[in-house]
Amino acid sequence: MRKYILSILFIFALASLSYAGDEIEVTDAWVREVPPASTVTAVYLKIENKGDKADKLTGVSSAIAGKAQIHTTSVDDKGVAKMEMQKELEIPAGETVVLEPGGTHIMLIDLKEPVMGKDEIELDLMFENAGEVEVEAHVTGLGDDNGGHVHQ
Ligand SMILES: [Cu+2]
Repeated sequence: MRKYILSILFIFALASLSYAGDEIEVTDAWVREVPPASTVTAVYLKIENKGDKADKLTGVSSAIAGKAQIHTTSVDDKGVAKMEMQKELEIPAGETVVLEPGGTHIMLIDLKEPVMGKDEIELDLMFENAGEVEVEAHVTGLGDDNGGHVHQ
């Protein structure tokens, strides 16, 4: 009986894995190259929901960062860009949500190792329905605009 239940669970686990690959696709992921002394950086990417059900990005983690947060950027009435942490990010059915400089991004905080000198880093994105999606983000872009990064 116990074996039977375990194999059922295993089949469900397999089913949810293939589901993840089908519904949510993450592309164009890159991470901003920052000087080795910097303890934070930002990741940008595109999330396409190919399914017919809305999904949510509920968490992010990376082995190189103490924590990772979803941030949105807004500009106040003095023209100062500020970031706000979001608990989750809605990915509507059939749509692509773009995380880009000056807008929504993933913040890697308490970097344990510098991103400079790496070609890419790995991230785990957790979705409410699609589950875990592994992403490789290219390291690029030291010296271009800083994406309006003002951390409070
Ligand atoms: Cu941020």
